[in-house]
Amino acid sequence: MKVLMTTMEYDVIKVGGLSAALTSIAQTMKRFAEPKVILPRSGRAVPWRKLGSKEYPNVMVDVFNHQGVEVYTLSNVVLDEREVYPEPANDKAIKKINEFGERLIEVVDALDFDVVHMHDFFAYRTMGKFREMGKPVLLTIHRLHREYPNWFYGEKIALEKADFVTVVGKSYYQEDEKELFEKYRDKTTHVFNGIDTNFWSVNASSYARLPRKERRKLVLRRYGLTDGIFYLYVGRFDPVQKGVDVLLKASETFLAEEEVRMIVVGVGDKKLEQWSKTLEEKFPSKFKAINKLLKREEVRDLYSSADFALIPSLFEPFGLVQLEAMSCECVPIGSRTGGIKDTVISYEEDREKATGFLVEKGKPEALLQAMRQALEIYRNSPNVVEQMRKNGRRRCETLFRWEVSCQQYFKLYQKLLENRGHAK
Ligand code: NHF
Repeated sequence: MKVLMTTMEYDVIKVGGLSAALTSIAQTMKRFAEPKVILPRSGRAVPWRKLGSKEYPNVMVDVFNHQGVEVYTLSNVVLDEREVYPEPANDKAIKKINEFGERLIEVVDALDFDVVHMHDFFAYRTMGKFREMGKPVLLTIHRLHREYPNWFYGEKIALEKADFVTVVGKSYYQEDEKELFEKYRDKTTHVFNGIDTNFWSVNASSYARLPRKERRKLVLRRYGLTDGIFYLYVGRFDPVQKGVDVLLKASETFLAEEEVRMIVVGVGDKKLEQWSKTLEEKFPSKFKAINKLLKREEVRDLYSSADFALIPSLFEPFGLVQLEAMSCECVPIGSRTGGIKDTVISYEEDREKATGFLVEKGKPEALLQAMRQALEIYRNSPNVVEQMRKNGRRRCETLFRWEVSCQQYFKLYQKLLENRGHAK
């Protein structure tokens, strides 16, 4: 079975979690079907093996082989805009997204596929064409963008026209977006994201053989900090989603009262970047702001040495970071929302099985309390923290596997193809 996956991010064409999810889904899907990925080139140099290219009147298509997955990139002036989602999103990014959908119409006839797996709404303009071609469409929602009305407009069209819909988290569609998904109840389910526990592993990190505390010393030194109990944030500085303002507000108080270490890694909103730099100037021996994307290996070293991962999202369809942290035995302190709630067992809920701490979203005071509580437990009952690290790792290994997600997707493709047979 050949599956055409449409997306804006894949591997090095990357902004955040969508690229990580797509790369893992496509690579894992090879065990069940023949995945093909198609996306705008976004002016990027790509390290994949080139198979060929074809020129169309309005677009250039390059074909690559990336570790056994066929990847098609579309290029023209609009699609080669280097920012994956050019600012302003409501104007420039939507133009790029719409151009992608229209150019897809131009090129899909020449592609060989049975079913479409649309990741987010980006190919919504091609859905009529897919229908004409008799190709069923599975839409996976990784995140809705209510903050940009013309993206949300496209998302509603995509939800309406898709043959079946999956959401990457359960609470996100059953609670946070309940009203919207009510309408599509009969054709919606959730398929959780997974985590590559071989990659996201302390054993694969630098200084893997050293005890965690020794590793922490060396990793903190890389970033110009001396050793201390280590809190970490890694994520986009997305002002409506990630709660970075909540984090910085809580940290301001926390850093003033405690001798801890904190590293914040992220790019995005310029005001938030500035605020994080101000905090670094105020607490140079305790706090470091890294306003650039780090390599996955560097992030793994951070999670493999940090004690606590901070995930203060205001909403989170799934949120891979809490699993990356848990998989590297770092304890998450996150908002009780969406995918964070779906994946983390909180200390309050079950002390034996706990993998982290959950707090009310959007409240700096609540986050601060949890940061203090975690510190107190670390100092007074290190065994409890040790148990949480182990619980988190085990939960990743047993429950959140990409093979499980891909098997579920594969079954849905089969069902869609069967139903199409009946409709004929
Ligand atoms: O994990 C990949 C990611 C999700 O919650 C995340 C998000 C975007 O906002 O599925 O997509």
